[in-house]
Amino acid sequence: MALFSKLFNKLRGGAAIAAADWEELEHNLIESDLGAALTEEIIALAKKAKAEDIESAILATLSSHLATASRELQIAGERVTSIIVVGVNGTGKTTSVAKLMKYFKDQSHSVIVAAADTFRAAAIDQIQTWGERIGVPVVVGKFEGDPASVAFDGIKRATSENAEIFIVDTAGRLHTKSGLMDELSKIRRVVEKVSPIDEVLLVVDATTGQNGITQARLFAESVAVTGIILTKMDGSAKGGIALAIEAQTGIPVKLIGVGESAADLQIFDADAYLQGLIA
Ligand SMILES: Nc1nc2c(ncn2[C@@H]2O[C@H](COP(=O)(O)OP(=O)(O)OP(=O)(O)O)[C@@H](O)[C@H]2O)c(=O)[nH]1
Ligand SMILES: [Mg+2]
Repeated sequence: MALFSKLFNKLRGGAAIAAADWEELEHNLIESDLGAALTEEIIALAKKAKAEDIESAILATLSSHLATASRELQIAGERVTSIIVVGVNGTGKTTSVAKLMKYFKDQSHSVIVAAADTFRAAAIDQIQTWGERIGVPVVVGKFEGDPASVAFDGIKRATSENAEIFIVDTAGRLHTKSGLMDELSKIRRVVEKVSPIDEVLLVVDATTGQNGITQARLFAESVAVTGIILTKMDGSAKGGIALAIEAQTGIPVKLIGVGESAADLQIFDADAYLQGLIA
Protein backbone atom coordinates (compact mmCIF):
# COMPACT_ATOMS: atom_id res chain seq x y z
CA MET A 1 0.00 0.00 0.00
CA ALA A 2 2.41 2.70 1.26
CA LEU A 3 0.26 5.44 -0.23
CA PHE A 4 2.19 8.26 1.34
CA SER A 5 5.74 6.96 1.26
CA LYS A 6 6.81 9.01 -1.74
CA LEU A 7 5.46 12.25 -0.26
CA PHE A 8 6.98 11.57 3.14
CA ASN A 9 10.34 10.65 1.67
CA LYS A 10 10.42 13.92 -0.21
CA LEU A 11 9.50 15.85 2.89
CA ARG A 12 12.11 14.06 4.96
CA GLY A 13 14.70 14.87 2.34
CA GLY A 14 13.74 18.54 2.54
CA ALA A 15 12.46 18.66 -1.05
CA ALA A 16 9.69 21.02 -2.09
CA ILE A 17 6.34 19.44 -2.97
CA ALA A 18 5.30 20.40 -6.49
CA ALA A 19 1.80 20.55 -7.94
CA ALA A 20 2.50 17.32 -9.82
CA ASP A 21 3.31 15.57 -6.53
CA TRP A 22 -0.05 16.54 -5.07
CA GLU A 23 -1.79 15.37 -8.22
CA GLU A 24 -0.02 12.06 -8.09
CA LEU A 25 -0.94 11.61 -4.43
CA GLU A 26 -4.57 12.47 -5.12
CA HIS A 27 -4.64 9.99 -7.98
CA ASN A 28 -3.13 7.25 -5.80
CA LEU A 29 -5.55 7.87 -2.95
CA ILE A 30 -8.56 7.68 -5.25
CA GLU A 31 -7.13 4.56 -6.90
CA SER A 32 -6.74 2.93 -3.50
CA ASP A 33 -10.49 3.32 -2.87
CA LEU A 34 -10.06 5.79 -0.05
CA GLY A 35 -12.97 7.73 -1.54
CA ALA A 36 -13.26 11.26 -2.93
CA ALA A 37 -14.26 13.03 0.29
CA LEU A 38 -11.46 11.61 2.41
CA THR A 39 -8.93 12.16 -0.38
CA GLU A 40 -9.93 15.80 -0.71
CA GLU A 41 -9.78 16.32 3.03
CA ILE A 42 -6.29 14.85 3.28
CA ILE A 43 -4.88 16.78 0.34
CA ALA A 44 -6.34 20.09 1.54
CA LEU A 45 -5.00 19.60 5.02
CA ALA A 46 -1.56 18.50 3.86
CA LYS A 47 -1.25 21.48 1.53
CA LYS A 48 -2.09 23.84 4.38
CA ALA A 49 0.24 22.29 6.97
CA LYS A 50 3.87 23.32 7.46
CA ALA A 51 6.21 20.85 5.78
CA GLU A 52 7.41 19.44 9.10
CA ASP A 53 3.82 18.88 10.27
CA ILE A 54 2.40 17.19 7.17
CA GLU A 55 3.22 13.64 8.18
CA SER A 56 1.67 13.87 11.63
CA ALA A 57 -1.32 15.82 10.28
CA ILE A 58 -2.07 13.09 7.74
CA LEU A 59 -1.69 10.33 10.28
CA ALA A 60 -3.98 12.16 12.71
CA THR A 61 -6.62 12.63 10.02
CA LEU A 62 -6.50 9.01 8.90
CA SER A 63 -6.76 7.90 12.52
CA SER A 64 -9.68 10.22 13.20
CA HIS A 65 -11.71 8.40 10.56
CA LEU A 66 -11.29 4.96 12.07
CA ALA A 67 -14.38 3.61 13.80
CA THR A 68 -14.29 4.06 17.56
CA ALA A 69 -16.43 1.06 18.54
CA SER A 70 -14.64 -2.05 19.81
CA ARG A 71 -13.07 -4.22 17.12
CA GLU A 72 -13.08 -7.34 19.21
CA LEU A 73 -15.67 -10.00 18.59
CA GLN A 74 -18.05 -9.85 21.53
CA ILE A 75 -17.91 -13.21 23.28
CA ALA A 76 -20.55 -13.75 25.95
CA GLY A 77 -18.73 -16.37 28.00
CA GLU A 78 -21.51 -17.33 30.45
CA ARG A 79 -23.98 -18.30 27.74
CA VAL A 80 -23.86 -19.09 24.04
CA THR A 81 -22.49 -16.29 21.84
CA SER A 82 -24.74 -15.73 18.82
CA ILE A 83 -23.42 -14.34 15.56
CA ILE A 84 -25.49 -13.61 12.45
CA VAL A 85 -23.64 -13.20 9.16
CA VAL A 86 -25.38 -10.99 6.57
CA GLY A 87 -24.64 -9.21 3.30
CA VAL A 88 -25.39 -8.88 -0.39
CA ASN A 89 -25.06 -11.79 -2.81
CA GLY A 90 -21.72 -13.42 -3.37
CA THR A 91 -19.70 -11.29 -0.96
CA GLY A 92 -18.29 -14.32 0.86
CA LYS A 93 -20.76 -14.91 3.72
CA THR A 94 -20.75 -18.70 3.66
CA THR A 95 -16.98 -18.87 3.28
CA SER A 96 -16.65 -16.42 6.16
CA VAL A 97 -18.93 -18.59 8.31
CA ALA A 98 -16.60 -21.52 7.52
CA LYS A 99 -13.61 -19.38 8.51
CA LEU A 100 -15.33 -18.45 11.77
CA MET A 101 -16.07 -22.15 12.44
CA LYS A 102 -12.37 -22.90 12.14
CA TYR A 103 -11.32 -19.79 14.07
CA PHE A 104 -13.44 -20.76 17.05
CA LYS A 105 -12.72 -24.49 16.80
CA ASP A 106 -9.00 -23.70 16.85
CA GLN A 107 -9.62 -21.96 20.18
CA SER A 108 -11.34 -25.13 21.45
CA HIS A 109 -14.78 -23.53 21.44
CA SER A 110 -17.79 -25.69 20.68
CA VAL A 111 -19.59 -24.31 17.64
CA ILE A 112 -23.01 -24.89 16.03
CA VAL A 113 -24.05 -23.35 12.72
CA ALA A 114 -27.52 -22.79 11.26
CA ALA A 115 -27.85 -22.89 7.46
CA ALA A 116 -30.49 -20.17 7.16
CA ASP A 117 -29.93 -19.70 3.43
CA THR A 118 -32.75 -21.92 2.22
CA PHE A 119 -33.14 -20.18 -1.14
CA ARG A 120 -30.67 -22.36 -2.99
CA ALA A 121 -30.26 -26.10 -2.45
CA ALA A 122 -26.56 -25.68 -3.29
CA ALA A 123 -26.17 -23.20 -0.43
CA ILE A 124 -27.26 -25.85 2.08
CA ASP A 125 -24.77 -28.36 0.61
CA GLN A 126 -22.01 -25.77 0.62
CA ILE A 127 -22.25 -25.00 4.32
CA GLN A 128 -22.78 -28.66 5.23
CA THR A 129 -19.61 -29.60 3.38
CA TRP A 130 -17.65 -26.95 5.31
CA GLY A 131 -19.17 -28.22 8.56
CA GLU A 132 -18.10 -31.79 7.85
CA ARG A 133 -14.62 -30.71 6.83
CA ILE A 134 -14.09 -28.57 9.93
CA GLY A 135 -16.01 -30.80 12.31
CA VAL A 136 -18.85 -28.45 13.23
CA PRO A 137 -22.51 -29.54 13.35
CA VAL A 138 -24.70 -27.65 10.86
CA VAL A 139 -28.43 -27.41 11.47
CA VAL A 140 -30.28 -27.38 8.15
CA GLY A 141 -33.86 -26.95 7.07
CA LYS A 142 -35.84 -27.71 3.97
CA PHE A 143 -34.93 -26.13 0.65
CA GLU A 144 -37.18 -23.07 0.27
CA GLY A 145 -38.27 -23.45 3.89
CA ASP A 146 -38.48 -20.61 6.42
CA PRO A 147 -34.95 -19.37 7.21
CA ALA A 148 -36.06 -18.08 10.62
CA SER A 149 -37.23 -21.53 11.65
CA VAL A 150 -33.80 -22.98 10.78
CA ALA A 151 -32.20 -20.26 12.92
CA PHE A 152 -34.64 -21.11 15.72
CA ASP A 153 -33.84 -24.84 15.54
CA GLY A 154 -30.16 -23.93 15.55
CA ILE A 155 -30.23 -21.74 18.65
CA LYS A 156 -32.41 -24.32 20.48
CA ARG A 157 -29.83 -26.98 19.77
CA ALA A 158 -26.94 -24.67 20.65
CA THR A 159 -28.42 -23.85 24.04
CA SER A 160 -29.51 -27.40 24.83
CA GLU A 161 -26.03 -28.71 24.00
CA ASN A 162 -24.33 -25.83 25.82
CA ALA A 163 -22.45 -24.81 22.70
CA GLU A 164 -20.27 -21.75 23.17
CA ILE A 165 -20.67 -20.25 19.70
CA PHE A 166 -23.74 -20.18 17.45
CA ILE A 167 -23.39 -18.81 13.91
CA VAL A 168 -26.18 -18.19 11.39
CA ASP A 169 -25.39 -18.14 7.66
CA THR A 170 -28.00 -16.16 5.73
CA ALA A 171 -28.90 -15.78 2.07
CA GLY A 172 -27.48 -12.91 0.06
CA ARG A 173 -29.87 -10.01 -0.21
CA LEU A 174 -30.01 -6.46 -1.46
CA HIS A 175 -30.76 -3.78 1.09
CA THR A 176 -33.40 -2.40 -1.29
CA LYS A 177 -35.59 -5.50 -1.04
CA SER A 178 -37.61 -4.70 2.05
CA GLY A 179 -39.22 -8.15 2.24
CA LEU A 180 -35.80 -9.74 2.51
CA MET A 181 -34.64 -7.20 5.07
CA ASP A 182 -37.75 -7.98 7.14
CA GLU A 183 -36.79 -11.61 6.96
CA LEU A 184 -33.45 -10.76 8.59
CA SER A 185 -35.31 -8.99 11.40
CA LYS A 186 -37.40 -12.11 11.82
CA ILE A 187 -34.27 -14.28 12.07
CA ARG A 188 -32.99 -11.90 14.75
CA ARG A 189 -36.24 -12.00 16.68
CA VAL A 190 -36.56 -15.76 16.79
CA VAL A 191 -32.95 -16.20 17.94
CA GLU A 192 -33.43 -13.51 20.58
CA LYS A 193 -36.45 -15.36 21.92
CA VAL A 194 -33.98 -18.00 23.06
CA SER A 195 -30.74 -16.11 23.62
CA PRO A 196 -29.29 -12.62 22.98
CA ILE A 197 -27.48 -11.82 19.74
CA ASP A 198 -23.91 -10.67 20.23
CA GLU A 199 -22.76 -9.85 16.73
CA VAL A 200 -24.35 -9.06 13.38
CA LEU A 201 -21.44 -9.22 10.94
CA LEU A 202 -21.85 -7.63 7.53
CA VAL A 203 -19.73 -9.21 4.82
CA VAL A 204 -18.37 -6.74 2.26
CA ASP A 205 -16.38 -7.70 -0.84
CA ALA A 206 -13.30 -5.43 -0.96
CA THR A 207 -12.99 -5.78 -4.72
CA THR A 208 -16.31 -4.00 -5.31
CA GLY A 209 -14.79 -0.72 -4.15
CA GLN A 210 -16.98 2.33 -3.65
CA ASN A 211 -20.01 0.33 -4.71
CA GLY A 212 -19.41 -2.07 -1.83
CA ILE A 213 -19.13 0.86 0.54
CA THR A 214 -22.46 2.28 -0.58
CA GLN A 215 -24.07 -1.14 -0.16
CA ALA A 216 -22.57 -1.40 3.31
CA ARG A 217 -23.83 2.02 4.33
CA LEU A 218 -27.37 1.36 3.15
CA PHE A 219 -27.42 -2.17 4.53
CA ALA A 220 -26.30 -0.96 7.92
CA GLU A 221 -29.18 1.51 7.97
CA SER A 222 -31.70 -1.30 8.06
CA VAL A 223 -29.93 -3.89 10.23
CA ALA A 224 -28.04 -3.21 13.46
CA VAL A 225 -24.64 -4.25 12.15
CA THR A 226 -21.95 -4.60 14.83
CA GLY A 227 -18.95 -5.30 12.64
CA ILE A 228 -17.70 -5.84 9.12
CA ILE A 229 -15.88 -8.75 7.55
CA LEU A 230 -13.98 -7.37 4.57
CA THR A 231 -13.42 -10.26 2.17
CA LYS A 232 -11.26 -10.83 -0.90
CA MET A 233 -8.54 -8.54 0.40
CA ASP A 234 -6.14 -10.95 -1.32
CA GLY A 235 -7.63 -9.91 -4.65
CA SER A 236 -7.51 -6.19 -4.00
CA ALA A 237 -4.46 -3.96 -3.97
CA LYS A 238 -6.79 -1.17 -3.01
CA GLY A 239 -5.83 -0.81 0.60
CA GLY A 240 -7.83 2.34 1.27
CA ILE A 241 -11.15 0.56 1.38
CA ALA A 242 -11.10 -0.47 5.05
CA LEU A 243 -10.66 3.12 6.17
CA ALA A 244 -13.22 4.38 3.65
CA ILE A 245 -15.79 1.92 4.99
CA GLU A 246 -15.16 2.92 8.57
CA ALA A 247 -15.23 6.61 7.69
CA GLN A 248 -18.52 6.27 5.87
CA THR A 249 -20.36 3.81 8.09
CA GLY A 250 -18.75 4.19 11.52
CA ILE A 251 -18.81 0.39 11.78
CA PRO A 252 -15.54 -1.28 12.73
CA VAL A 253 -13.92 -3.73 10.34
CA LYS A 254 -13.36 -6.69 12.65
CA LEU A 255 -12.05 -9.37 10.33
CA ILE A 256 -10.58 -9.64 6.88
CA GLY A 257 -10.77 -12.50 4.40
CA VAL A 258 -7.58 -13.16 2.47
CA GLY A 259 -8.41 -16.26 0.46
CA GLU A 260 -10.86 -19.05 -0.18
CA SER A 261 -9.81 -21.56 2.45
CA ALA A 262 -11.05 -21.76 6.03
CA ALA A 263 -7.71 -20.59 7.39
CA ASP A 264 -7.76 -17.38 5.34
CA LEU A 265 -9.20 -15.14 8.04
CA GLN A 266 -7.33 -12.43 9.88
CA ILE A 267 -8.19 -10.16 12.76
CA PHE A 268 -8.13 -6.59 11.48
CA ASP A 269 -5.35 -4.67 13.19
CA ALA A 270 -6.13 -0.97 12.67
CA ASP A 271 -2.76 0.34 13.88
CA ALA A 272 -0.78 -1.98 11.64
CA TYR A 273 -3.16 -1.11 8.81
CA LEU A 274 -2.55 2.65 9.18
CA GLN A 275 1.19 2.07 9.40
CA GLY A 276 0.93 0.03 6.18
CA LEU A 277 -0.91 2.88 4.46
CA ILE A 278 1.75 5.44 5.25
CA ALA A 279 4.93 3.39 5.48
N1 LIG B 1 -10.08 -14.68 -3.00
C1 LIG B 1 -11.05 -14.76 -2.10
N2 LIG B 1 -12.21 -15.34 -2.41
C2 LIG B 1 -13.17 -15.40 -1.48
C3 LIG B 1 -12.99 -14.86 -0.17
N3 LIG B 1 -14.14 -15.08 0.51
C4 LIG B 1 -14.97 -15.73 -0.33
N4 LIG B 1 -14.41 -15.93 -1.53
C5 LIG B 1 -14.99 -16.58 -2.73
O1 LIG B 1 -16.12 -15.83 -3.14
C6 LIG B 1 -17.10 -16.70 -3.72
C7 LIG B 1 -18.44 -16.49 -3.02
O2 LIG B 1 -18.30 -16.91 -1.68
P1 LIG B 1 -19.53 -17.38 -0.80
O3 LIG B 1 -19.00 -17.58 0.58
O4 LIG B 1 -20.28 -18.48 -1.41
O5 LIG B 1 -20.39 -16.05 -0.85
P2 LIG B 1 -21.85 -15.80 -0.23
O6 LIG B 1 -21.88 -14.40 0.24
O7 LIG B 1 -22.16 -16.85 0.78
O8 LIG B 1 -22.77 -15.97 -1.52
P3 LIG B 1 -24.39 -16.09 -1.56
O9 LIG B 1 -24.77 -16.98 -0.44
O10 LIG B 1 -24.69 -16.63 -2.89
O11 LIG B 1 -24.90 -14.70 -1.37
C8 LIG B 1 -16.56 -18.10 -3.57
O12 LIG B 1 -15.95 -18.47 -4.76
C9 LIG B 1 -15.51 -17.96 -2.45
O13 LIG B 1 -14.49 -18.93 -2.53
C10 LIG B 1 -11.73 -14.22 0.13
O14 LIG B 1 -11.48 -13.71 1.22
N5 LIG B 1 -10.80 -14.22 -0.87
MG1 LIG C 1 -23.78 -18.13 0.95
